[in-house]
Parts: sequence; C-alpha cells; structure tokens
Amino acid sequence: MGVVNVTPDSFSDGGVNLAPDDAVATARRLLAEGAAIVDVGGESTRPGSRGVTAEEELRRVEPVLEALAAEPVSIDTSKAAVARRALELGAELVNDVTALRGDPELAGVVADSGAYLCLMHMQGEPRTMQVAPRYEDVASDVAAFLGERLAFAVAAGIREDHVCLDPGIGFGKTVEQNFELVRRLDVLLALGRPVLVGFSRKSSLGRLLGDPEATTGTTAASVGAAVAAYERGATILRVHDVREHAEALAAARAVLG
Ligand code: HH2
Repeated sequence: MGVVNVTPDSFSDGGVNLAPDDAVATARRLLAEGAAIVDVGGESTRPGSRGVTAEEELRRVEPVLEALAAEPVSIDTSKAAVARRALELGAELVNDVTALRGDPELAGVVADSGAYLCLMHMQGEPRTMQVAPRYEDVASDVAAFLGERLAFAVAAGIREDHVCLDPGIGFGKTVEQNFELVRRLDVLLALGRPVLVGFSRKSSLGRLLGDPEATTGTTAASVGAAVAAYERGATILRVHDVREHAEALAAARAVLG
C-alpha cells in the first residue's frame, strides 16, 4: 500500500502532494513501482495534530480521487462524508485510524458499499496520544481492542472477510511498544484477519537510531521494519517508498520461500 498524503502537514511528506496534479503523479508512480493500492488521505494524524473539517478534507482529496478513478485506491479517512464520496469515485477500501469510533455513520457507509475496511488501533487521539501511553500488555491489549472493533464492524453489516487489522504503529505507543507489537504480531494474527503494518518513516525508527527528538525515520530503517513485519506475518505494508520496499520484499520472499 503506497501512501499519498494530500496535506500541507503530514509528518514526513507534508506539502509534497498538496497540489492535485502532484498527488496523482505520485500515486501513479507508486503503482508503477509495485504498490497494489494507493492510500489517499486529506488529513494528517501525526502526533499533536488537530484534524480538519470534512469540507476541507474533501476539497483536498476529491480531484485526486477523480483522476485516479480507474486505479486501485484506498481512502484514509475517519469521516463518513469523505468515505461516501471516495467510494462513489471508485475507492475500494476505507482506512479508518479510529476503527469506526470517529464518526457514527461510517460503519453504515462501508456496509452499504461492500467496500474493504482497515481497522487500526489508536490509544487516545492524535493531539495527545504520545503523552503517556499505558498498557497492561501491549500486544494483548491491542488485540482485544481490534477483536472488539471487528465484532462491531460485523454487527454493523460489514463482511468479516473484507476487514484487515492494524496495530497502529506510532498511535499512542512508546518506541519499544511499537517494536514489540511487530515482534508479537502472532497475537494479532490469532484474530484470523490479515494484518497491515505501517512503520514507514515513523519517528520510532529515527529514535531507535539514536535521535531522541526524531519526528521521522529513514527509508532504510523503514524497509528493515517492513521486512521483519512481513516475516512475522503482515500481509499489507503501508509505505511511502514503494520501490525500495518492493525490491526488499522480493528478496525476502525469495529467501523465505
Ligand atoms: N499511519 C498514518 C496514517 N494512516 N493508517 C493505517 N492503517 N496505519 C498506519 O500506520 C497509518 C495510517 C500516519 O502516517 P502518514 O499518513 O505518513 O502521516 P500523517 O498522518 O501525518 O498524514
């Protein structure tokens, strides 16, 4: 899954794809480099961010989605109005970082459309989530949450076999908790659904490499985390640098068989 943030303020590529033409060109490049789908988002959820209105989010993503109508697209939103329009324009997956807690109408929109859905774990909200993340046991707490949200989605009429689950790397977790979640991915896989991991460029990678104030991580560190996640059973990797990840995964697959 290639990332296309149509935002001025995303943590690693803010502003790069704010102009629709740039976003569309990036999406097409990521698909050509090997992405199976591109995740288009119009709102940053980086630590400390406050969110934007549905009108602003739609203003950013609509022209991009229109141009990409024939391509495999995921919409990164927690708002029903944005998801509804994106699905009309051909998006096939709704990627909701709030796991259907942000907008009470989103579950119905996904159910009615028959779209795929990604449910992500987040502790707290972007504005404050990195202040003091707390877990009894991070892997089992995240798995319990995702199991509950999966049951909620299914009860709302969403097909279980259309849902993937995501531990939400960087969303209310310490550096160590982020790595532990991937190390113990089997705990999430036990829920029986495909697992998506989004470690790409995240600050935990920069902090691991010695900068305690890092807000991003390098491509090389992202690739390392992605290959390890793949080896632990992740089947969808949400990444900014598709070519590098595709090449690394091809080699990893050749070794692992
Ligand atoms: N991470 C980000 C945004 N959406 N969705 C899922 N399912 N999983 C993730 O790990 C995830 C996500 C944050 O990354 P990015 O989109 O690059 O930044 P921003 O939120 O600042 O736009």
